[in-house]
Amino acid sequence: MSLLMENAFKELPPDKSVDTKLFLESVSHVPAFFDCLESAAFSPIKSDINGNIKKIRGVYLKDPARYVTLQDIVEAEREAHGAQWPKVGATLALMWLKRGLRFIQILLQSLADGERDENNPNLIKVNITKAYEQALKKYHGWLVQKVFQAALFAAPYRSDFLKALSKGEEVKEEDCLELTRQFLVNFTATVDAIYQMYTDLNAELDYTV
Ligand code: EIS
Repeated sequence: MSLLMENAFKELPPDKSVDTKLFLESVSHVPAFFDCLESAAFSPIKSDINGNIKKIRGVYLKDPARYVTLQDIVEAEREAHGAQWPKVGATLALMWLKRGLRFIQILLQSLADGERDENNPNLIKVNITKAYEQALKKYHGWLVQKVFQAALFAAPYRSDFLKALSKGEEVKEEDCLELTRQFLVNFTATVDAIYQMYTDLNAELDYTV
């Protein structure tokens, strides 16, 4: 079975609130999508994402009944932290995590849409670069942008990446892309809802690292 569909995100309710427990469950499998990226170039990225997830889970587990939705957490921290907020706690972790998720979403969407470099059809650099420019670049200073450029050299081939999404099984490329499209439905809706929440609560920051 496909890694993607085994770990599908749940459909959002009409009010677009994101259930914390379900979100943490689904998102905890996301770093495994990238297990084909064995290069050391990717380990800081994975550990950054895992750190964000751990921080959000830590807050949630302190009081699961109080933090049913992600918005419950962000609002409680706004009350608790005053002027430090939103650059604090799970609010900050989710701010960054959503950017990593947006990166993944744009990358998968671009692959599903068949965007490719006709001269190098088995490379995914164009897809990765598109995702980076739209989701992360503006939050990175020149040094981290250089780290990105270096990581790009370690990018997997398109065929290997699609195979990894299918858990190493020999699945036809078109089938894998179809599963990717199905995965993207609830995944994109969830990422969009988190972005919308940050806008509505005025919780977004645009400093660079
Ligand atoms: C945040 O990190 C922390 O996440 C946050 C808190 O400490 C905060 C304080 O300001 O900083 O510095 C990090 C930033 N995170 C800020 C940079 C890490 C390395 C970035 C390298 C950029 C290369 C990206 C491109 C990678 C190409 C991948 C090719 C794929 C085929 C499982 C891996 C999946 C890859 C998905 C890529 C998402 C990258 C996410 C980077 C996020 C970032 O820029 S807190 O921590 O609040 O939890 O304590």
